[in-house]
Amino acid sequence: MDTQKLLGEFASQLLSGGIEVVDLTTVLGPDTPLIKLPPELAVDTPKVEIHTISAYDKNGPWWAWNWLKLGEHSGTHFDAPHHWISGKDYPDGSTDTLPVQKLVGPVNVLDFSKEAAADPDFLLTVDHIKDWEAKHGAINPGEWVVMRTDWDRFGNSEAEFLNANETGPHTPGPTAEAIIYLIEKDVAGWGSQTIGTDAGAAGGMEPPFPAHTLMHKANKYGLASLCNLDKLPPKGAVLIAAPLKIQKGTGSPIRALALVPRK
Ligand code: 23J
Ligand code: MN
Repeated sequence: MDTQKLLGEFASQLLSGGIEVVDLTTVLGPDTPLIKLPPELAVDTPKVEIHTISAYDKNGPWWAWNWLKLGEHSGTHFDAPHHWISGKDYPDGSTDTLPVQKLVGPVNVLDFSKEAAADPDFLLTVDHIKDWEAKHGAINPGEWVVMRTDWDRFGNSEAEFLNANETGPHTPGPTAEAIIYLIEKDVAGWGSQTIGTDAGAAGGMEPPFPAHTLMHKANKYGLASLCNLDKLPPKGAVLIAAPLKIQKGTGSPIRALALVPRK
């Protein structure tokens, strides 16, 4: 089919609902869970604030609007290469310079929800990915790879979502080797359903925070706090993950969307 026809058919399938748009995004507000970093190491991102400018009142009789106080890495969000020191020198590595063609692409949904429910410290290995590929097909260049853990079931319950105790946060994520494997596949990026793209225990890995250190070193992207991955097939959906065009931005909240064939 020629491209013009294909896009026309795609558009009519969107209108008819043959292709469904699935929202992979959490609500962004004062209760949205945010990452907690060790105080001796770092300053935390502030809570989201939504302030009223007017609400059809004396400050604006016919309109309502708000202004926001918002960290770039809040809620369902995008990590650009400039977020990490290893990716800081890419001219196209910030939210205002990255190539938007890379933001829309096929998504591989690796379902490890059972494993993560049984062990919150579950780590995805190269063998896990290879077994998944043997079952569902190869992961290809330019594609997104996301790990389903159903961590969105905790919603805004920050204590459950972060799952931290005196030994630190206990949330699933990738091993460094799994990230290296995906970089060698030349994927567009890696996404998680947890607070960040790395496991809770990733600070103690080699290198520390491998999803951040290695993906961004390779000029690749991260997605965190994705929702509704249980509504996606293992292969066959298209992910749209577009950050705001923040000047020299290191990331941004996104409205993550998936295009899915109706069952
Ligand atoms: C800052 C420092 C460490 C981490 C993070 C942010 C994130 O996870 C993030 O939102 O990118 S691990
Ligand atoms: Mn982030």
